[in-house]
Amino acid sequence: MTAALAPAVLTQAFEVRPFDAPVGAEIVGLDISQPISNADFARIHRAHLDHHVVVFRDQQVSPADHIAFSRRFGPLEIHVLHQFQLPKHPEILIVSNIKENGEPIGLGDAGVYWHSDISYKPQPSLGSLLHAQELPGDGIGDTLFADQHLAWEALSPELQRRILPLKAEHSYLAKYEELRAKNPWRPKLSQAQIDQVAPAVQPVVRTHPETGKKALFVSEHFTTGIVGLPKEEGDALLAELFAHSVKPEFVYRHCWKPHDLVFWDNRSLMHLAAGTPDHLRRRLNRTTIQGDTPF
Ligand SMILES: O=C(O)CCC(=O)C(=O)O
Repeated sequence: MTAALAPAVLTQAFEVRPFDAPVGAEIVGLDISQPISNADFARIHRAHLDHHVVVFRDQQVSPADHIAFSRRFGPLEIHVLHQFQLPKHPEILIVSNIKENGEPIGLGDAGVYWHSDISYKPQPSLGSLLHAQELPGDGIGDTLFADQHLAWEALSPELQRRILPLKAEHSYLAKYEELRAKNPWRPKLSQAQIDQVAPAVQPVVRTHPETGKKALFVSEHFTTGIVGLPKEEGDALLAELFAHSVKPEFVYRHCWKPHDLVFWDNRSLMHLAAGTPDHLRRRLNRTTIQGDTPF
């Protein structure tokens, strides 16, 4: 008797087209809900490392497909705001300004400050995948990505030398109450949630674990201070780095198209939501891949 052969996974004919921007590429002709061959996975992985943000166009796929594809890159985070998990799919965080029966269905002010996802945990995220469900219309609700390798490379050699040995504290709670004052629907955190997000200390400059490239790793959303520097000096340095890190020459602005699935590298980029007026509906599903300890 011969052992049954596993059916071969077919290669999909897709193209990787770099954007005319400092970072980013679109991937056209791939269906992430179909089995992905090892050869295709290797091309996608390479494109992600090279371009830092890749946009899979026209993914008319289910939350289960989104989760399964994300898992190819690593285990998934469960976000601390369990209030905004997709029912039956805790791996998905709903990012949305929509209210139903007066209640928010998702995190409406996600990304109002520049940040890298989960930098407040000892092991921040490798990358995140945001899948468009409902969009407000062209040019509204865009997402901006800033290349932190370019930001590092553009610093003066003196500033590079000064910040290379430094560490900074990151805290999920840094802006939580300020955001809650503006958006009272933001849930009051339970003690169990607060315990899950104890502050973490991270290098100010991190090395990408796969490419070996250095990147700035501080953000206006989560970084609260430089370890070992007097508060005023640390805050002045952070203000300088925040302003530098998001200069237009490092930024790609993503204008969403229906069914886009955007996959970015949190080890290389920061991102920002441009914002959507309350009267327009916007909803996206996010998965977040666990990463490793920055060095
Ligand atoms: O809604 C967006 O455009 C970005 C959301 C965001 O920043 C996040 O999910 O971390």
